[in-house]
Amino acid sequence: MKKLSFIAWLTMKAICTCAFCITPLVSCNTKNANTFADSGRTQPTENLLANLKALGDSVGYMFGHHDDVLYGIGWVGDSARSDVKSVCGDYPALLSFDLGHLELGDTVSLDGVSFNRIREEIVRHFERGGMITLSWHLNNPLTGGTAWINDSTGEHQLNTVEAVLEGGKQHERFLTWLDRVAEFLNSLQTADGVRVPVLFRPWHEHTGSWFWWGQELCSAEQYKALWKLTTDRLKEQGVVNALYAYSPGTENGGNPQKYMERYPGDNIIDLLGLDCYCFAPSGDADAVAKYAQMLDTQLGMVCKLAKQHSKAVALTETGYEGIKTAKWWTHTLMPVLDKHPISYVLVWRNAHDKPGHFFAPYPGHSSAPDFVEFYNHPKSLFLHNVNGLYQAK
Ligand code: BMA
Repeated sequence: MKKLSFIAWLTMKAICTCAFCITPLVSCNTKNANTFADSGRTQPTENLLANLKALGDSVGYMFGHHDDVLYGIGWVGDSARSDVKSVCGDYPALLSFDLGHLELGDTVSLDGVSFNRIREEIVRHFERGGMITLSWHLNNPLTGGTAWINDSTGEHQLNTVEAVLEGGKQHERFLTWLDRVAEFLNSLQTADGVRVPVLFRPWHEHTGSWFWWGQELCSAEQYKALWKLTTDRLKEQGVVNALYAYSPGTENGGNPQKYMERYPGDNIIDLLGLDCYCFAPSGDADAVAKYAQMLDTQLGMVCKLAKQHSKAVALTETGYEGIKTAKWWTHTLMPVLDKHPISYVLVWRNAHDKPGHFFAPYPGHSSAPDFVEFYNHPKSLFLHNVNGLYQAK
Protein backbone atom coordinates (compact mmCIF):
# COMPACT_ATOMS: atom_id res chain seq x y z
CA MET A 1 0.00 0.00 0.00
CA LYS A 2 2.60 2.46 1.11
CA LYS A 3 4.62 2.10 -2.08
CA LEU A 4 1.66 3.14 -4.24
CA SER A 5 0.97 6.25 -2.26
CA PHE A 6 4.67 6.94 -1.97
CA ILE A 7 5.22 6.73 -5.71
CA ALA A 8 2.33 9.14 -6.17
CA TRP A 9 4.00 11.46 -3.69
CA LEU A 10 7.34 11.11 -5.43
CA THR A 11 5.68 11.90 -8.74
CA MET A 12 4.16 15.00 -7.22
CA LYS A 13 7.56 15.95 -5.89
CA ALA A 14 8.98 15.48 -9.37
CA ILE A 15 6.36 17.70 -10.88
CA CYS A 16 6.72 20.36 -8.22
CA THR A 17 10.48 20.50 -7.97
CA CYS A 18 11.59 18.66 -11.09
CA ALA A 19 14.12 17.03 -8.79
CA PHE A 20 13.46 13.50 -9.93
CA CYS A 21 12.17 12.81 -13.35
CA ILE A 22 10.26 9.56 -13.59
CA THR A 23 11.15 8.89 -17.23
CA PRO A 24 12.89 5.53 -17.51
CA LEU A 25 16.66 5.56 -17.40
CA VAL A 26 17.02 4.32 -20.99
CA SER A 27 16.21 7.74 -22.35
CA CYS A 28 19.34 8.96 -20.59
CA ASN A 29 21.36 6.13 -22.09
CA THR A 30 20.50 6.93 -25.64
CA LYS A 31 20.62 10.72 -25.62
CA ASN A 32 23.32 12.63 -23.76
CA ALA A 33 24.86 9.77 -21.81
CA ASN A 34 28.44 10.42 -22.88
CA THR A 35 28.24 14.17 -23.32
CA PHE A 36 30.53 16.11 -21.06
CA ALA A 37 29.90 18.80 -18.48
CA ASP A 38 32.24 21.78 -17.95
CA SER A 39 33.97 19.79 -15.20
CA GLY A 40 35.18 17.30 -17.83
CA ARG A 41 33.03 14.56 -16.32
CA THR A 42 30.13 12.98 -18.15
CA GLN A 43 26.78 14.72 -17.89
CA PRO A 44 25.10 11.78 -16.08
CA THR A 45 27.89 11.90 -13.46
CA GLU A 46 27.20 15.58 -12.83
CA ASN A 47 23.46 14.90 -12.85
CA LEU A 48 23.96 12.25 -10.20
CA LEU A 49 25.80 14.78 -8.05
CA ALA A 50 23.07 17.40 -8.48
CA ASN A 51 20.43 14.80 -7.63
CA LEU A 52 22.33 13.66 -4.54
CA LYS A 53 22.40 17.25 -3.32
CA ALA A 54 18.68 17.62 -3.95
CA LEU A 55 17.71 14.24 -2.48
CA GLY A 56 18.60 14.91 1.11
CA ASP A 57 16.81 18.22 1.07
CA SER A 58 13.61 16.91 -0.46
CA VAL A 59 12.49 13.35 -0.81
CA GLY A 60 14.51 11.28 1.66
CA TYR A 61 17.57 9.06 1.87
CA MET A 62 18.57 6.08 -0.22
CA PHE A 63 19.36 2.82 1.51
CA GLY A 64 22.63 1.14 0.56
CA HIS A 65 24.33 -2.16 1.36
CA HIS A 66 27.93 -3.24 0.75
CA ASP A 67 28.40 -6.30 -1.51
CA ASP A 68 24.63 -6.79 -1.37
CA VAL A 69 24.26 -8.84 -4.57
CA LEU A 70 27.51 -10.81 -4.27
CA TYR A 71 26.82 -12.93 -1.19
CA GLY A 72 24.79 -13.04 2.00
CA ILE A 73 23.95 -15.23 4.94
CA GLY A 74 24.02 -18.85 3.75
CA TRP A 75 24.78 -18.10 0.10
CA VAL A 76 27.51 -16.88 -2.20
CA GLY A 77 27.61 -16.09 -5.88
CA ASP A 78 23.91 -16.67 -6.64
CA SER A 79 22.45 -14.63 -9.42
CA ALA A 80 19.98 -11.79 -8.74
CA ARG A 81 19.99 -12.59 -5.02
CA SER A 82 20.19 -10.06 -2.19
CA ASP A 83 19.47 -10.49 1.53
CA VAL A 84 17.82 -7.06 1.53
CA LYS A 85 15.56 -8.00 -1.38
CA SER A 86 14.73 -11.34 0.24
CA VAL A 87 13.53 -9.46 3.32
CA CYS A 88 11.65 -6.48 1.85
CA GLY A 89 11.12 -7.32 -1.84
CA ASP A 90 13.35 -4.62 -3.32
CA TYR A 91 17.03 -4.07 -3.93
CA PRO A 92 18.84 -1.29 -2.08
CA ALA A 93 18.91 1.95 -4.09
CA LEU A 94 22.67 2.04 -3.58
CA LEU A 95 25.18 -0.79 -3.93
CA SER A 96 28.71 -0.57 -2.58
CA PHE A 97 31.72 -2.66 -3.63
CA ASP A 98 35.39 -2.71 -2.65
CA LEU A 99 38.41 -2.56 -4.94
CA GLY A 100 40.92 -4.04 -2.47
CA HIS A 101 43.54 -6.18 -4.32
CA LEU A 102 42.68 -4.68 -7.71
CA GLU A 103 45.86 -2.64 -7.23
CA LEU A 104 47.90 -5.87 -7.17
CA GLY A 105 46.58 -6.91 -10.55
CA ASP A 106 44.60 -9.72 -8.88
CA THR A 107 41.43 -10.98 -10.53
CA VAL A 108 39.72 -11.54 -7.17
CA SER A 109 39.03 -8.94 -4.44
CA LEU A 110 40.20 -9.10 -0.83
CA ASP A 111 36.80 -10.54 0.03
CA GLY A 112 37.08 -13.29 -2.56
CA VAL A 113 34.91 -11.88 -5.36
CA SER A 114 36.09 -11.68 -8.95
CA PHE A 115 36.42 -8.17 -10.33
CA ASN A 116 34.64 -9.28 -13.49
CA ARG A 117 31.61 -10.18 -11.39
CA ILE A 118 31.83 -6.85 -9.52
CA ARG A 119 31.96 -5.00 -12.85
CA GLU A 120 28.92 -6.92 -14.13
CA GLU A 121 26.93 -6.14 -10.98
CA ILE A 122 27.86 -2.45 -11.18
CA VAL A 123 26.65 -2.17 -14.77
CA ARG A 124 23.52 -4.19 -13.97
CA HIS A 125 22.63 -1.97 -11.03
CA PHE A 126 23.18 1.17 -13.10
CA GLU A 127 20.87 -0.25 -15.76
CA ARG A 128 18.26 -0.89 -13.07
CA GLY A 129 18.50 2.81 -12.19
CA GLY A 130 20.43 2.41 -8.93
CA MET A 131 23.58 4.11 -7.65
CA ILE A 132 27.05 2.65 -7.04
CA THR A 133 29.77 3.58 -4.56
CA LEU A 134 33.26 2.07 -4.32
CA SER A 135 35.64 1.83 -1.38
CA TRP A 136 39.26 0.68 -1.56
CA HIS A 137 40.95 -1.34 1.18
CA LEU A 138 44.22 -1.47 -0.72
CA ASN A 139 47.36 -3.17 0.52
CA ASN A 140 50.28 -1.31 2.05
CA PRO A 141 52.67 -0.55 -0.84
CA LEU A 142 55.59 -0.13 1.53
CA THR A 143 55.32 -3.30 3.61
CA GLY A 144 53.33 -5.55 1.30
CA GLY A 145 50.86 -6.04 4.16
CA THR A 146 47.15 -5.28 4.20
CA ALA A 147 45.41 -1.90 4.47
CA TRP A 148 45.25 -2.45 8.22
CA ILE A 149 48.18 -1.52 10.41
CA ASN A 150 49.93 -4.50 11.91
CA ASP A 151 51.31 -3.37 15.25
CA SER A 152 53.48 -6.44 15.76
CA THR A 153 55.60 -5.59 12.70
CA GLY A 154 56.06 -1.96 13.77
CA GLU A 155 54.01 -0.55 10.89
CA HIS A 156 52.92 2.29 13.16
CA GLN A 157 56.43 3.67 12.89
CA LEU A 158 56.32 3.86 9.11
CA ASN A 159 55.01 6.65 6.91
CA THR A 160 53.63 4.83 3.88
CA VAL A 161 51.83 7.93 2.62
CA GLU A 162 55.13 9.79 2.39
CA ALA A 163 56.56 6.81 0.49
CA VAL A 164 53.88 6.93 -2.21
CA LEU A 165 53.93 10.69 -2.76
CA GLU A 166 56.18 12.26 -5.36
CA GLY A 167 59.81 11.69 -4.38
CA GLY A 168 58.91 8.72 -2.17
CA LYS A 169 60.45 5.31 -2.78
CA GLN A 170 57.14 3.63 -3.63
CA HIS A 171 55.83 6.44 -5.81
CA GLU A 172 56.24 4.68 -9.16
CA ARG A 173 54.73 1.49 -7.85
CA PHE A 174 51.81 3.41 -6.40
CA LEU A 175 51.16 5.07 -9.76
CA THR A 176 50.73 1.65 -11.32
CA TRP A 177 48.23 0.85 -8.56
CA LEU A 178 46.26 4.01 -9.32
CA ASP A 179 46.38 3.18 -13.01
CA ARG A 180 44.78 -0.19 -12.34
CA VAL A 181 41.95 1.57 -10.53
CA ALA A 182 41.63 4.01 -13.46
CA GLU A 183 41.49 1.11 -15.89
CA PHE A 184 38.71 -0.51 -13.86
CA LEU A 185 36.71 2.73 -13.59
CA ASN A 186 37.10 3.29 -17.31
CA SER A 187 35.86 -0.23 -17.98
CA LEU A 188 32.53 0.45 -16.24
CA GLN A 189 30.43 0.79 -19.36
CA THR A 190 27.18 -0.63 -20.63
CA ALA A 191 27.06 -2.67 -23.84
CA ASP A 192 26.19 0.61 -25.60
CA GLY A 193 29.34 2.26 -24.26
CA VAL A 194 27.62 4.40 -21.64
CA ARG A 195 30.01 5.15 -18.79
CA VAL A 196 28.61 4.23 -15.39
CA PRO A 197 28.91 7.05 -12.82
CA VAL A 198 30.28 5.94 -9.45
CA LEU A 199 31.03 7.59 -6.12
CA PHE A 200 34.63 6.66 -5.26
CA ARG A 201 35.46 6.71 -1.53
CA PRO A 202 39.14 5.99 -0.98
CA TRP A 203 41.20 7.03 2.08
CA HIS A 204 38.21 6.60 4.40
CA GLU A 205 38.23 6.64 8.20
CA HIS A 206 41.53 8.48 8.14
CA THR A 207 40.78 10.08 11.52
CA GLY A 208 41.51 6.73 13.15
CA SER A 209 44.91 5.04 12.91
CA TRP A 210 44.05 1.52 11.76
CA PHE A 211 44.75 2.07 8.05
CA TRP A 212 48.16 3.09 6.67
CA TRP A 213 46.71 6.48 5.66
CA GLY A 214 45.41 7.13 9.21
CA GLN A 215 45.81 10.13 11.49
CA GLU A 216 48.96 9.08 13.31
CA LEU A 217 50.70 7.68 10.27
CA CYS A 218 51.01 10.81 8.13
CA SER A 219 50.69 14.57 8.41
CA ALA A 220 47.60 16.53 7.33
CA GLU A 221 49.52 17.90 4.35
CA GLN A 222 50.61 14.43 3.29
CA TYR A 223 47.05 13.11 3.56
CA LYS A 224 45.74 15.96 1.41
CA ALA A 225 48.56 15.39 -1.10
CA LEU A 226 47.55 11.72 -1.28
CA TRP A 227 44.06 12.77 -2.33
CA LYS A 228 45.38 15.22 -4.90
CA LEU A 229 47.72 12.64 -6.36
CA THR A 230 44.87 10.13 -6.56
CA THR A 231 42.34 12.38 -8.26
CA ASP A 232 44.90 14.01 -10.58
CA ARG A 233 46.18 10.63 -11.73
CA LEU A 234 42.71 9.20 -12.29
CA LYS A 235 41.80 12.26 -14.34
CA GLU A 236 45.02 11.97 -16.35
CA GLN A 237 44.09 8.38 -17.07
CA GLY A 238 40.77 9.50 -18.53
CA VAL A 239 38.40 8.81 -15.64
CA VAL A 240 35.30 10.94 -16.30
CA ASN A 241 32.67 8.99 -14.37
CA ALA A 242 33.79 9.37 -10.76
CA LEU A 243 32.54 11.54 -7.91
CA TYR A 244 34.66 11.62 -4.76
CA ALA A 245 33.62 11.20 -1.13
CA TYR A 246 35.45 12.27 2.03
CA SER A 247 34.48 10.02 4.93
CA PRO A 248 36.12 10.53 8.30
CA GLY A 249 35.17 8.57 11.38
CA THR A 250 33.76 10.07 14.56
CA GLU A 251 37.07 10.85 16.28
CA ASN A 252 36.52 14.61 15.88
CA GLY A 253 33.93 14.40 18.68
CA GLY A 254 31.59 16.75 16.80
CA ASN A 255 34.15 19.51 16.27
CA PRO A 256 33.80 20.87 12.70
CA GLN A 257 37.37 22.21 12.57
CA LYS A 258 38.65 18.76 13.39
CA TYR A 259 36.34 17.19 10.80
CA MET A 260 37.79 19.52 8.17
CA GLU A 261 41.39 19.31 9.36
CA ARG A 262 42.47 16.96 6.56
CA TYR A 263 39.84 17.96 3.99
CA PRO A 264 41.49 17.83 0.55
CA GLY A 265 39.50 20.81 -0.77
CA ASP A 266 36.27 21.78 -2.48
CA ASN A 267 37.89 21.28 -5.88
CA ILE A 268 38.53 17.59 -5.09
CA ILE A 269 35.62 16.43 -2.95
CA ASP A 270 31.96 16.12 -4.04
CA LEU A 271 30.35 14.55 -1.00
CA LEU A 272 30.92 14.92 2.73
CA GLY A 273 30.45 11.65 4.54
CA LEU A 274 30.66 10.01 7.89
CA ASP A 275 31.53 6.47 9.00
CA CYS A 276 29.85 5.85 12.35
CA TYR A 277 29.11 2.41 13.80
CA CYS A 278 26.94 1.13 16.64
CA PHE A 279 29.14 -0.80 19.08
CA ALA A 280 26.97 -2.77 21.46
CA PRO A 281 28.19 -6.38 21.28
CA SER A 282 25.66 -7.74 23.74
CA GLY A 283 22.70 -5.57 22.80
CA ASP A 284 23.29 -3.19 25.67
CA ALA A 285 20.54 -0.51 25.48
CA ASP A 286 22.77 2.24 26.84
CA ALA A 287 25.44 1.61 24.21
CA VAL A 288 22.80 1.63 21.48
CA ALA A 289 21.37 4.92 22.80
CA LYS A 290 24.87 6.38 22.93
CA TYR A 291 25.34 5.53 19.25
CA ALA A 292 22.07 7.27 18.34
CA GLN A 293 23.20 10.36 20.21
CA MET A 294 26.63 10.37 18.62
CA LEU A 295 25.14 9.84 15.16
CA ASP A 296 22.77 12.75 15.69
CA THR A 297 25.58 15.10 16.76
CA GLN A 298 27.86 14.00 13.95
CA LEU A 299 25.22 14.21 11.21
CA GLY A 300 24.18 17.64 12.45
CA MET A 301 27.77 18.82 12.05
CA VAL A 302 28.41 17.14 8.69
CA CYS A 303 25.14 18.39 7.16
CA LYS A 304 25.94 21.93 8.23
CA LEU A 305 29.41 21.74 6.71
CA ALA A 306 28.00 20.26 3.51
CA LYS A 307 25.62 23.21 3.19
CA GLN A 308 28.47 25.68 3.76
CA HIS A 309 30.60 23.99 1.10
CA SER A 310 27.70 23.23 -1.29
CA LYS A 311 28.43 19.50 -1.19
CA ALA A 312 26.27 16.39 -1.17
CA VAL A 313 26.16 14.61 2.18
CA ALA A 314 25.70 11.00 3.29
CA LEU A 315 26.12 8.50 6.08
CA THR A 316 28.79 6.67 4.10
CA GLU A 317 29.09 3.69 6.50
CA THR A 318 27.08 2.63 9.49
CA GLY A 319 25.53 -0.45 11.00
CA TYR A 320 25.24 -2.66 14.01
CA GLU A 321 27.19 -5.88 13.64
CA GLY A 322 24.79 -8.76 14.25
CA ILE A 323 21.85 -6.31 14.78
CA LYS A 324 21.27 -7.43 18.37
CA THR A 325 18.16 -5.36 19.04
CA ALA A 326 15.12 -6.32 16.99
CA LYS A 327 13.79 -2.77 16.53
CA TRP A 328 17.15 -1.18 15.72
CA TRP A 329 16.00 0.01 12.30
CA THR A 330 12.94 1.99 13.33
CA HIS A 331 13.80 2.80 16.94
CA THR A 332 17.49 3.66 16.68
CA LEU A 333 18.57 4.45 13.13
CA MET A 334 15.47 5.89 11.46
CA PRO A 335 14.60 8.61 14.02
CA VAL A 336 18.12 10.05 13.67
CA LEU A 337 18.23 9.83 9.87
CA ASP A 338 14.87 11.57 9.63
CA LYS A 339 16.32 14.66 11.27
CA HIS A 340 19.11 15.20 8.76
CA PRO A 341 19.10 15.98 5.03
CA ILE A 342 21.39 13.14 3.96
CA SER A 343 21.27 11.61 0.48
CA TYR A 344 21.95 8.05 1.58
CA VAL A 345 22.76 5.66 4.39
CA LEU A 346 24.98 2.64 3.75
CA VAL A 347 25.32 -0.43 5.94
CA TRP A 348 28.29 -2.81 5.67
CA ARG A 349 28.35 -6.34 4.32
CA ASN A 350 26.66 -9.63 5.21
CA ALA A 351 29.71 -11.89 5.16
CA HIS A 352 28.98 -15.48 4.13
CA ASP A 353 32.20 -16.80 5.68
CA LYS A 354 32.59 -14.83 8.92
CA PRO A 355 29.89 -15.86 11.39
CA GLY A 356 28.11 -12.90 12.99
CA HIS A 357 29.68 -10.36 10.61
CA PHE A 358 26.52 -8.95 9.05
CA PHE A 359 24.85 -5.54 9.08
CA ALA A 360 21.66 -6.00 7.05
CA PRO A 361 18.89 -8.45 7.96
CA TYR A 362 18.25 -11.72 6.13
CA PRO A 363 15.11 -13.90 6.10
CA GLY A 364 14.50 -15.25 9.57
CA HIS A 365 16.67 -12.69 11.39
CA SER A 366 14.98 -11.13 14.43
CA SER A 367 15.21 -7.60 13.00
CA ALA A 368 13.70 -8.55 9.60
CA PRO A 369 10.09 -7.46 10.42
CA ASP A 370 11.39 -4.13 11.72
CA PHE A 371 13.45 -3.68 8.56
CA VAL A 372 10.25 -4.10 6.52
CA GLU A 373 8.78 -1.25 8.59
CA PHE A 374 11.86 0.81 7.81
CA TYR A 375 11.42 -0.06 4.13
CA ASN A 376 7.78 1.09 4.31
CA HIS A 377 8.77 4.43 5.80
CA PRO A 378 8.21 7.23 3.24
CA LYS A 379 11.69 8.69 3.65
CA SER A 380 13.71 5.50 3.09
CA LEU A 381 14.34 5.04 -0.63
CA PHE A 382 15.00 1.70 -2.24
CA LEU A 383 15.65 0.88 -5.89
CA HIS A 384 12.11 1.41 -7.10
CA ASN A 385 11.92 4.86 -5.55
CA VAL A 386 14.85 6.40 -7.38
CA ASN A 387 14.26 6.47 -11.13
CA GLY A 388 15.98 9.41 -12.74
CA LEU A 389 19.18 9.57 -10.68
CA TYR A 390 21.25 10.23 -13.82
CA GLN A 391 18.95 12.71 -15.47
CA ALA A 392 19.12 16.50 -15.30
CA LYS A 393 16.81 18.14 -12.82
C1 BMA B 1 35.88 -4.83 6.86
C2 BMA B 1 35.46 -6.26 7.15
C3 BMA B 1 36.46 -7.16 6.49
C4 BMA B 1 36.54 -6.84 4.99
C5 BMA B 1 36.77 -5.35 4.75
C6 BMA B 1 36.71 -4.96 3.29
O1 BMA B 1 35.10 -3.93 7.54
O2 BMA B 1 34.17 -6.50 6.63
O3 BMA B 1 36.08 -8.50 6.68
O4 BMA B 1 37.56 -7.59 4.38
O5 BMA B 1 35.82 -4.61 5.47
O6 BMA B 1 35.47 -5.28 2.72
